[in-house]
Amino acid sequence: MKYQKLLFVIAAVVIALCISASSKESVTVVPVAKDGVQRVEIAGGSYFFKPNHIVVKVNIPVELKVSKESGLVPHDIVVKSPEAGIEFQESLSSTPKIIKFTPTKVGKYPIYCSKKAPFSKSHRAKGMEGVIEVVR
Ligand SMILES: [Cu+2]
Repeated sequence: MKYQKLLFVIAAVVIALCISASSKESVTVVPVAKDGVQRVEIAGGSYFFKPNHIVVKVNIPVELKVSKESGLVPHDIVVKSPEAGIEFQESLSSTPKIIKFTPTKVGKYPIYCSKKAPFSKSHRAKGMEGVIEVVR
């Protein structure tokens, strides 16, 4: 009986760990500054973007400050959604870069790193992806 209870507790802990690991989403709702620009920072590293889900308003300019967390592995940040006015590809370094765009269409657009080491999965497949969500 005791043994069964212990098994149940272990199963519950394992399930909780799995759920927390699979939902590593960090949502940032970007505020509009007084000058009418939505500013947000995104850091990339092995193998993540932080935050990995940003929410911005349509038809208001965005300034994305991107940088790389420490490490020797090269990373970049790519969005290819010209239909929404969001299209860029920048390599990441410890010195921040500013990317400017104005989203023109409501929707969810993928952010990812295009790097891939030989004989290895792409960084995107390893978790270097995120979402720009454009709302009204
Ligand atoms: Cu990468």
